[in-house]
Amino acid sequence: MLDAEKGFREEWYAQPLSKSGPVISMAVPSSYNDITQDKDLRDHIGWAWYDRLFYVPSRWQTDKQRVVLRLGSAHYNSIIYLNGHSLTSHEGGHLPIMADITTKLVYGKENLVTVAINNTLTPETIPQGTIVKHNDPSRYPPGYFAQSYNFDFTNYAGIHRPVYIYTTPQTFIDDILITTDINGANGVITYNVTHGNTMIGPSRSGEVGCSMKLLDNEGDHVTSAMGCQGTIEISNASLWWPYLMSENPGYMYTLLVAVSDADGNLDLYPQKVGIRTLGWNSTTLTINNKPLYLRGCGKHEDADIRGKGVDYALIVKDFSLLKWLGANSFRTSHYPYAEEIMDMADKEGIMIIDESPAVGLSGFDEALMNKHISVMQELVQRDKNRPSVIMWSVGNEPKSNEAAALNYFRDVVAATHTADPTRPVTCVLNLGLLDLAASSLDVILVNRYYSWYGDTGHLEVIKMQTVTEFSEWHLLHNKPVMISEYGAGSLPGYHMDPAWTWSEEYQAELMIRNFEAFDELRSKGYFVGEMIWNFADFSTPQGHTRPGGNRKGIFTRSRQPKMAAHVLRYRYHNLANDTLTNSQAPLCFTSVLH
Ligand code: GCB
Repeated sequence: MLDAEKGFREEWYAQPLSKSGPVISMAVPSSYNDITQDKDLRDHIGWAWYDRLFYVPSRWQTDKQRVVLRLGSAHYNSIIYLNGHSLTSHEGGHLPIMADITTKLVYGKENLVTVAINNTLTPETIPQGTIVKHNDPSRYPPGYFAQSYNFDFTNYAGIHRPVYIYTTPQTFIDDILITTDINGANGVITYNVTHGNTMIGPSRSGEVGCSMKLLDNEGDHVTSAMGCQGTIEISNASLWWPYLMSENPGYMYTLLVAVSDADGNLDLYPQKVGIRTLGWNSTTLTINNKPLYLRGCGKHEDADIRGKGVDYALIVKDFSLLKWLGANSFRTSHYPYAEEIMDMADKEGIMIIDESPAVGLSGFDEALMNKHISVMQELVQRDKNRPSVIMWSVGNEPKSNEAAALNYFRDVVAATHTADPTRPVTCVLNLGLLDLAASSLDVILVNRYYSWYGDTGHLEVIKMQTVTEFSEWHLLHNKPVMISEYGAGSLPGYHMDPAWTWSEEYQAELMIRNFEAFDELRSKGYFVGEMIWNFADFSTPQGHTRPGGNRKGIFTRSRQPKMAAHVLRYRYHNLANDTLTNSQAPLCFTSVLH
């Protein structure tokens, strides 16, 4: 039987793990599941241990630098030790973990960082899961258990995002809040810089000063300002526009923020700023006062071998494919994505519905609500300055017909609005018109699989059923509505005409029937977007309804187009009034990511 607590009891973190038992090499960032040939590692549930020896320069100490350890994410629950001492812990698999390690380091000598992570999901975690214990000794070995969860993607685990150690001066920039507005042809940037002090040296925080320099996207000086809070107005500003809404999408200024202490030591941070406004009412979403129609897809962080580990080449490939499609948006279904992905979205002008990890939630008690609110606050804290983020999604397909859901979602949505009053808040629904979360939302997003999970094979009913249902959603709530998932599975290379389930033809025809419904709904004036499920095939647990994973991708898992991708490309470019070209881009590269 697995002894889950052994590592803690035996204090594995007190020395390199290799001294406590056998270790294997592991890639960071990556999920650990698909890296080796070991089935037990692939299917592991419980604690996994990582460690790493590293040096930091002694000059960091003499220069009195503050040193910070930052993990982009680790899934799900992590405990971090430095040099044998507990440093910090974090619950939740998709948001950063940071700790000040200045006084815990040994300078010029070897340091040891140890991370214990546990992927177990329970009714108290977000997302939730259940550990099913099998107690029948005639059918299962002693202590046998399995993890189940209420979503279909693989619960990949590991240190999924880059780990950095960085330094700042003792007086440092703690946070920057940017909001933007438009005043005629002028752009307005409001900033609020907060600073901290390590207290290592003499604290003279009263004498801290802030100054700002605004640079355009070529690095040329636009204007300067003094003070930790303020407003900058730029005449004839270049606005942040989505892809295919402007010749120059994703335009960003750089606000060079400087905080200086009494001795003139500077902490500098180049904060990207995209100037844009968002608006929403009972029928419409707007960006820079122009109506928006979202053409996009649901995605996953998912790839062969690395699972949910950040992969720079894959990120660039996916954005290239999104632009090839003519998409202007995607949803970070069903958890916050890596900051490297969000950076690309800002830069390329791809709009994001930024979703929390609350997928398939049920049992809406107060403890869960408080945790959910904290997750939303952490998410807003991380992504608040991103022009690409146009909406927060508090979750996907909750069991929100349970009575407690009404107040639960009212409070989670209200807390999200308090954390960020500048963006609309949604939750992705699937239960039908009796859903109790709907009344709290600014925009209603619904997932619908007509002629796939119901009326399978009857493509002819899609238009009628979709138009009927989405008209009712608007009628009932008087809010903008959009379809956040629709689609069918297809096995690439499997063809059947007339269309038959799992063929490329079935997937393509199902989409075309949906388009007819979307066009009719669009003409009614309150239908604000369509997102296909899914961008690419992705990994799921083994099961008889998922042949080698979820195959609803319009691209294969290795990012090759199915027939569906070509169909969608034709539609999205048409919707954007764009001419389809296959023109060769000039061979000039800018290195994005790190
Ligand atoms: C859904 C879920 C998504 C699934 C999809 C499906 O409604 O939101 O996570 O992958 O259906 O393919 O069943």
